[in-house]
Amino acid sequence: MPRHNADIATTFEEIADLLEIQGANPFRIRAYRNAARILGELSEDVASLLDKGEDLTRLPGIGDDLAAKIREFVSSGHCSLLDRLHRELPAAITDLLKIPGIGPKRVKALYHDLAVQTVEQLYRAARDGRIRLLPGFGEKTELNILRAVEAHANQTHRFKLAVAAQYAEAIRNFLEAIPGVSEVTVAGSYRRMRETVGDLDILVAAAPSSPVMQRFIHYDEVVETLSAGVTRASVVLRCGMQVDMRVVDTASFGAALHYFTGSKSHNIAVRRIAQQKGLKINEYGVYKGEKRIAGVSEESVYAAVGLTYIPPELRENRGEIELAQTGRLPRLVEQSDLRGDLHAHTKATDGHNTLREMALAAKSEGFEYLAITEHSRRLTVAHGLDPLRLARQCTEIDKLNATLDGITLLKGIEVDILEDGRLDLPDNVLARLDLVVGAVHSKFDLSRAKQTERILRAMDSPYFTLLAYPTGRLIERRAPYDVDMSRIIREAKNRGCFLELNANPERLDLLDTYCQMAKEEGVLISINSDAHSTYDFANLRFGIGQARRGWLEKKDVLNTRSLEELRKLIKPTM
Ligand code: DGT
Ligand code: CA
Ligand code: CA
Repeated sequence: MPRHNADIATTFEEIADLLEIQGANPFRIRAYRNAARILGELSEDVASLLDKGEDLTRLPGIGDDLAAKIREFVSSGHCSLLDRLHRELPAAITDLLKIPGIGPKRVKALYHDLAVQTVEQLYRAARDGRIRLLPGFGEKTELNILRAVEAHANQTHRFKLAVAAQYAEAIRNFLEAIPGVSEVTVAGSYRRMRETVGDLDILVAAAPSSPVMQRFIHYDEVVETLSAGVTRASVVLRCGMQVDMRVVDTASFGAALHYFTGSKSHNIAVRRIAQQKGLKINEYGVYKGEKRIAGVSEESVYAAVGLTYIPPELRENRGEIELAQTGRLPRLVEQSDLRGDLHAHTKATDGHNTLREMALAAKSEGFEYLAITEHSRRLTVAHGLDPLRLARQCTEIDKLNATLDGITLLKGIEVDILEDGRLDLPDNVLARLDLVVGAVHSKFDLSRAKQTERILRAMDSPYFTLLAYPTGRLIERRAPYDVDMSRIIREAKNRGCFLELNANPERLDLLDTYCQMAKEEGVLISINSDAHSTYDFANLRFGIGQARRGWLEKKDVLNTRSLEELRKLIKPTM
């Protein structure tokens, strides 16, 4: 049975939750949470690392104990610690933590005093007025709980793109190996590279005799079959993800692919254009009367209705159809256009690899340059650099550059933007660097006006090069901070600054619509890995997906420039 990083991450999260409810040692709890986050962001499959006999303690945040737990889980599908915790506490109890306002301490009290184990029981206890009687709860808390449970019930769970990728790629490999299958494409929002995915929509071209349908519903990870017919089936995977599969014949594959890639509003707009031309379009093809005139490929479908091919990332009905009518679509940036990366960390702060290891990994990505941008002193949890340590790192980079061939390390810093907009290091220190990446790490809750001013003040510095993850959101976990992004984009233009599109799958920040806005204003975007280990460059593909959704072309992206051109662009603006 395949074991995905996301499965292990979920297991570790659950262990951390249960330990926290039990009141275990905070360091122990944090170790599990860190490991879960790291595995969640890691694009290298740990199960295949184990297959290759690699030592997992080489991964960031993974010590001997956690490595042993991963090995146990990958080989047996179980974790004996989690099994033990489940004997000590009811399994559904961690669901309670998903209700905003309910932390481990409250779960413990609710469980011990009211025997509440499930969200359903929580709701009933609140409705019946039993919660207000508990010490430390009160009537107001009870009402908040009631509202939060109601809101929670209406929320649908979506999966981050990088997590969906782990399941989608495994299932695609599985389907491709089945006899009679000639083509497998994961369509839907996944193919459009949306930052989160609701369910997977898989399209298979197969011979009528192929056993693909039977095999699909018996895929190892399937825990429930919602429906199964001759050409379509829907299942639910162990992780809770729904997967819809359609089997079509080759003559209709392009039409079906177009239909199931969506978006729905793109499809509706294309259908309207077809109708204006007296054509009918559906998931089987494009028809003139009874005659099918297109359908084998998506290109043929678009051509039949008078449009040039529209890449999936653009299919959101945001103006792409009008441009495709006149052949004026953007030529979207591709991963191979990237010449370097302008945001990375090493062991000196919270990264996991040495300067040399990071440089060589960047070189093997085909990069010409990599900027080392450690945290600054204010960020003590990450052992941020003070001027002395930064100076030492700069000397080390100079020495290393003299020995490296084909890759140049740039000297940078990810400097904290303080609450009043000052930068966390003095000008004479910043002046020594090749570039300065500014980042907001505190005070996310300032008013819109204050937050905007704060960032603009920071960009006033002649040394400020690039604003890291401009909205600060964490997908499905933390909302963006309140900031006037259109003003920041305009002012970045005036100050000669750039914006980052951070490719960390938890962030994918700048958001796609803001990328579009930046492009219109002529502000270049840097697509950065924010690598904390040599594995993290693999996340750039998600950043590229987001950039393409934001209509960015090669010319709109700062790090598609050669080192020589880049140096001119990032020189301080005095
Ligand atoms: P998701 O799963 O919420 O992340 O988003 P999608 O876009 O994958 O949506 P999904 O799974 O409901 O449907 C997959 C595709 O099927 C969708 O992108 C377009 C197509 N589709 C679904 N329902 C309709 C419909 O009522 N009309 C049209 N024209 N297309 C539809
Ligand atoms: Ca879908
Ligand atoms: Ca679907």
